[in-house]
Amino acid sequence: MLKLYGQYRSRAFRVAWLCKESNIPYEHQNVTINVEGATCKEPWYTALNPNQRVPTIDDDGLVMWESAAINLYLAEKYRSPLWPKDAAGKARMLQWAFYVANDVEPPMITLQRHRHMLPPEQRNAKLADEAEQQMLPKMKVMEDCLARNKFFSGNDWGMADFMVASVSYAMWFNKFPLLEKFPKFKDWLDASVNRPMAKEARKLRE
Ligand SMILES: N[C@@H](CCC(=O)N[C@@H](CS)C(=O)NCC(=O)O)C(=O)O
Repeated sequence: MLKLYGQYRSRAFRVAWLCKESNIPYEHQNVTINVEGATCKEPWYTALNPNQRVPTIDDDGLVMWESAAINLYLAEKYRSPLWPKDAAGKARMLQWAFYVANDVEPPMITLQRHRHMLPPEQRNAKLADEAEQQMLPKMKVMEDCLARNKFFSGNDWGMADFMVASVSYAMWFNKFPLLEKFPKFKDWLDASVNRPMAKEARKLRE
């Protein structure tokens, strides 16, 4: 059976959400991060994931890491109902997966850390402000897409939507004020994280 390594309050949540959406059974093994003696630094885990981060999966002997790559792999292998039906849908899925990973997530994480997560004395307001400025044009691209199409995947909520939503969940969970500037995206994100299977996955970590 598929094994998922990583505490749910981490990007491992994204894999759990994909498994729920796609009806993929899995066994979960907690791997802690960012604490004294974190499991992710232990030799047995480093042998699975030399980058010492979570998540990692073991799918009947196929060990892999990087949450976006894992989700694209699992959705295809287990014939997720979210998987695109044609080459154009696949192109759209890959475009949005790379866009959120490369352009949206890095400033989003900086903003999350320096506005919301770090203890106040460790926060750097300048870094947070810069990250917010970097995010604005990136968010506008997504807002404009949703002005033209109901979903990132087109007419139905599909894998492109999952790839954007699973990264953007952090904006929703932390109630990023900038979401108010992008009402179509905010409504889409609210609806995404309130899908029945998203709620099931959220129960694991919220
Ligand atoms: N690009 C990687 C990032 C993985 C990552 O940074 N995971 C964080 C948790 S969300 C982690 O393991 N942090 C522990 C550390 O940096 O020591 C992915 O998407 O899987």
